[in-house]
Amino acid sequence: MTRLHFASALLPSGWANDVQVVITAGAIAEVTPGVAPAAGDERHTIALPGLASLHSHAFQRGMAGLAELRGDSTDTFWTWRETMYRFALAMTPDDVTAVATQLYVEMLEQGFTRVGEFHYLHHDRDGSHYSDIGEMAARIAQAAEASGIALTLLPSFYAHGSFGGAAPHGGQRRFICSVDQFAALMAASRKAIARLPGANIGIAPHSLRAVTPDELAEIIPLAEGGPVHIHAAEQVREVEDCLAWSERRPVQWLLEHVPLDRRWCLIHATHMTDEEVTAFAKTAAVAGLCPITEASLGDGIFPAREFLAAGGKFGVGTDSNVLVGVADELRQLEYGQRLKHRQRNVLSSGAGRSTGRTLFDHALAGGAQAMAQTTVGLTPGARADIVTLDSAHPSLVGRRGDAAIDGWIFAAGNGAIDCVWAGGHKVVETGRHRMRQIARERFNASVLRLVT
Ligand code: NGQ
Ligand code: ZN
Repeated sequence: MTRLHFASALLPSGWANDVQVVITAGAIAEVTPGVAPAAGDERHTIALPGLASLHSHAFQRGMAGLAELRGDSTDTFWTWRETMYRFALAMTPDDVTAVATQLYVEMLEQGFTRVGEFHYLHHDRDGSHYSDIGEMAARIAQAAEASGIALTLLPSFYAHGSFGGAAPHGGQRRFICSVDQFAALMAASRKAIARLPGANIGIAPHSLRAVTPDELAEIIPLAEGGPVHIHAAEQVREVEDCLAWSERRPVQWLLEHVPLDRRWCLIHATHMTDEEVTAFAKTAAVAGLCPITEASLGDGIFPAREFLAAGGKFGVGTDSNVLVGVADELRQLEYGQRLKHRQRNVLSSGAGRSTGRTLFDHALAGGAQAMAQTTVGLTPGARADIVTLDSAHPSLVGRRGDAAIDGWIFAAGNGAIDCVWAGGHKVVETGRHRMRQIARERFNASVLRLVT
């Protein structure tokens, strides 16, 4: 049993003072506001729940910052993807373990306590299957276990190079499965996470480019009720190709052909008409926004103001993992809206309401839903995923409540996070994960080999 005491903590009911939290077996057992610290309580100042990064391709952390050099033609998402594929083709299972472990350590240090790993680097470098088809899934699970982050594994089904069942190209050979092979992969993935505390599983049909409608119908039952994530409408060319194929835009196609219930998460959904925005917002599904990656790849700006006004739900993901942080994603999301609308505090829920708090509440709830977590936050029954802020940080000094969240998101940069508990274990202390050094050494050794 662990007993923590916070001068101030964000509970589901709002901020509370003098909060004692009792943790047993990795979960929050009791939350008692308004009590003085007892002997033996570990004391901290400001506590928040950890968030989910609901969309990650872990291996891409290894190439972060290496695609910032302009190529021969105009660089776009599609030329970036060629660079990314070349990198993906070089990685061994040991590289994936090393890169994912480093990434998950960084996520925890930056306030993410769960990761939705949209995992598609399945096969060996020549495209042949590992003797255990779940080899790479097991590497992801191993990285999650080492770091302590909770894993929502989303094995991705990828079968085609473009809409209408086009053949995949060579650079995609490590991703490709038939439906039967994917069923075997799902079984192996379930095995890989079976003993991992806090882990669960869903499925990720990669995109309408990579999956035909018939395949989509065949694979969804393999989720066995778990979450379903799909990339949609990230790029204008994708929208045009989808229109050419089906006379429907990607989000429109999904609205018409799948039940967008609580299990579904549409990743990006950047390019929507006003009708799509309203119709999507009225479903129970979540938008999985990845603002830093969307900016990095030149995707476009998600219509967040209109989507929220229509009642839409979102969570955030770190996607390409080019830069990793809760504050960074939420700040980029708001700043994109400010640049677009030439206003300030665009996503705040109303007059006098903190923008940071609005963003944080959405990302907590939307992330939890997309990861199929029914209980999250500082409340009994939730996994003990807790983040404390350093109240002596220059951007946090004297701030309590929502002002502390705003200080963290908009002003603090690095160093605002003090401690992080994941599943009740204190994995980050004074901003450093307990395996920072070893994770970094292994990551550096892998990446050195891959880039030289
Ligand atoms: C991915 N990433 O699956 O890693 C994609 C690129 C694709 C983003 N969309 C590949 N950010 O969409 O075809
Ligand atoms: Zn993605």
